[in-house]
Amino acid sequence: MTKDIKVAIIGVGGVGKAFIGQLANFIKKNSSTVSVSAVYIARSTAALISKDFSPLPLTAFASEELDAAGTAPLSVPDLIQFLKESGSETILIDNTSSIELANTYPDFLKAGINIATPNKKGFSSEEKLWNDIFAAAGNNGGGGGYVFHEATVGAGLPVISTIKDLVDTGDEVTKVEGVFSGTMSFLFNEFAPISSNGPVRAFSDVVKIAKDAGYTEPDPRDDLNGLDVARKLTILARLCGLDIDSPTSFPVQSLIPKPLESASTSQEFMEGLPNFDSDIGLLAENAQKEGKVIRFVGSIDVLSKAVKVGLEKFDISHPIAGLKGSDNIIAFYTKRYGDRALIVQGAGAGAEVTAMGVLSDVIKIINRI
Ligand code: NHO
Repeated sequence: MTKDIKVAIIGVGGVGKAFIGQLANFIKKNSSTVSVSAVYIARSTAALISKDFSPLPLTAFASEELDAAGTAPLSVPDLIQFLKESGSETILIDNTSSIELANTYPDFLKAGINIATPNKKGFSSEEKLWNDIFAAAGNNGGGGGYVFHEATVGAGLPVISTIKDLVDTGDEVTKVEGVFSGTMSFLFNEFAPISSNGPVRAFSDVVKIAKDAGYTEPDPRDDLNGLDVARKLTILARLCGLDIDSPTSFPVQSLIPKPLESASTSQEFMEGLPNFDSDIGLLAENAQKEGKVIRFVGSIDVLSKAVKVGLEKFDISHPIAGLKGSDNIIAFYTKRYGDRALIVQGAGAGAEVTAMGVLSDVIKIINRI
């Protein structure tokens, strides 16, 4: 008998659109063993709802198309009720960055609805939410739905599954360190490549190049403040068993010059940034005199319970120094692996690779239900 699974997809932005494309392909390839239908597709202002639970077409809706074809999105209690009425196993795919939606994960899980998501908010905000999610989830043998969030760190790279496998098999993770932001990786690989004698261009120019190419958030301050990396480290530190109150409860270096923190628009920020090029330029030149480069990294020292995010100097022969493009690199130091870390490296940002992480979580759920 083929499994019958209904999915609700919330968020049809960059990752959501890529996810819908990949899900359509998965459904086509696996139709003999599993029947997966999207019965709810929503963005902030509109939703398509299949009231008779027949499959909605999986085309990558442009926002205007969805707005034109859809109705108002369901409230969370109504969506839970709707999915329960389907009589099938159900999966919520949260492709938004909404904290309000993440706050309701425990309700979905308690209702037996499974969740796959790249949204970092549920796992990196107040510790109570993390505890509530995993108390409600079926992951650890509880009665609720399963929740998987591989794409919250390193996009499709196997980061969360690796750390879980290490811990579950009895290894002891002593330290995790690396480059966790695709945007920060790109900025520093371009600003101070190992092949050059110091910075090759002004830092503000590199930020502008990255912004124009769509590598940064619409307001680059959302990358430069270090919070995205702090959220990822919060998730990994919690998986290592550390109690982390919130992503602001440990040292996080912001690369936003103090006077520009209050810039009222992204444009005003970009216009002011060249005035501070000499500060970061000096750091890079000083590192270069020692045969090193600066990179924006995060680390978790599990034994001393120290988590930090910020700029550090690396010898040019270090794997972190030699990264390319917007790649991530994450090194796991454990008792079993000894001094030679287990390393995961590759593209850590972008819609397709992030969507792949989400779909792989959906497949994990399908295999368990
Ligand atoms: P968009 O393009 O802004 O799309 C968000 C969609 O959600 C929109 O359709 C919006 O209407 C809808 N939405 C928002 N709130 C809603 C609500 N309450 N109800 C219904 N709909 C709502 O965002 P993306 O890029 O598609 O991202 C989606 C999620 O994936 C976010 O949580 C994001 O943080 C996460 N994510 C994205 C990436 C990426 O590369 N784009 C990555 C990881 C997770 O690995 C990536 C990464 O870390 C990138 C990072 N910036 C880096 O390393 O440099």
